[in-house]
Amino acid sequence: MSRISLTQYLVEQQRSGGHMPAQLRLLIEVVARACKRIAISVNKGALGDVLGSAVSENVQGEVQKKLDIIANEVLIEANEWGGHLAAMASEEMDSIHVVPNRFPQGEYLLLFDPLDGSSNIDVNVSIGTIFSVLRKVTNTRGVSEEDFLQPGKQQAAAGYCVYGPQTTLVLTVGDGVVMFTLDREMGSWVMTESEVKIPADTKEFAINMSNMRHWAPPVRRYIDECLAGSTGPREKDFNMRWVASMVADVHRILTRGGVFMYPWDAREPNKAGKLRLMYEANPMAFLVEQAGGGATDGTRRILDITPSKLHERVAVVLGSKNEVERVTQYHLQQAG
Ligand code: P6P
Repeated sequence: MSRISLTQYLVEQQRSGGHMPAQLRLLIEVVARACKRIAISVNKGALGDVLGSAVSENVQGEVQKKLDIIANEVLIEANEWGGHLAAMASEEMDSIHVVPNRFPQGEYLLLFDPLDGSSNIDVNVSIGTIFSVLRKVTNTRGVSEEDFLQPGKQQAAAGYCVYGPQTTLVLTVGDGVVMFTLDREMGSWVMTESEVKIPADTKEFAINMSNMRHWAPPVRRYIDECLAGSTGPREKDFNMRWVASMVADVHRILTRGGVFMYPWDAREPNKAGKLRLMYEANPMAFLVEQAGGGATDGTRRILDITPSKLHERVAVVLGSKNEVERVTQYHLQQAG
């Protein structure tokens, strides 16, 4: 395969006239450059005084890691001046960040989890940046949180960068899923996958098994059947993976299939789930669907959910289409 650059891919998308207005192309190039900058800090580890926790907490009440704050600041500073954005929202900020008046405002809204998988930072396990792009659809002057509260099917683009053995940028603009690996010698993103497809079936599930006693019956039924393997109703053995970095687990699923689950559980029954709808579940659901997979909250298609607040949480079942459909059917059967 001739290895084209991210810029060439974006120019070709722009030429094809379908999915790449100039402001969106600039947005993606700026985010990709910010991810290179974040990768430099991540890769420094203990040599860069970037490990460990900051003294602050985020809107989720979670202690922030130093790298969470660094990554957030890199994305804010990189995206403020370009004229492509009206505002940004981040897991690490309570409210939206409106582009300052000293810069031109654009038509896009950028949401991100600047560094997902923070619990893995200090133990050198893959982490990542997740981003979602919406259009500012209201023509009112100014921008507010309400402008962000759109269902995930409205996304103009979505992607993530995984900081692992390779630094890989995975992107969709609604025309399939492509992957770019960072060529560190050139400092450029080089296409390494041009048509990512998730197999419809799998023998691999990803879930935090330590929460088993707290799951709802449909999840318990599905996992019990996987564990029963060839001796049970599935008549095949399953493998389990859990990296505790959604980016790493989703990357594996985009690469070889599988099903990822972070379901509702009884530990905090008033919370729909642990993961955030707007800047974790939505971008990952867009990518997974564009690669032929499925993504639901157990009963609803994630991309159809209209958020009621910026940091809304959601249960997540995503990956190989036939497995997601099976888990969803178990939930719908239970719902009666
Ligand atoms: P647990 C990371 O903190 C994260 O938000 C996702 O990236 C990951 O899938 C999940 O939480 C891990 O949660 O409860 O297994 O630590």
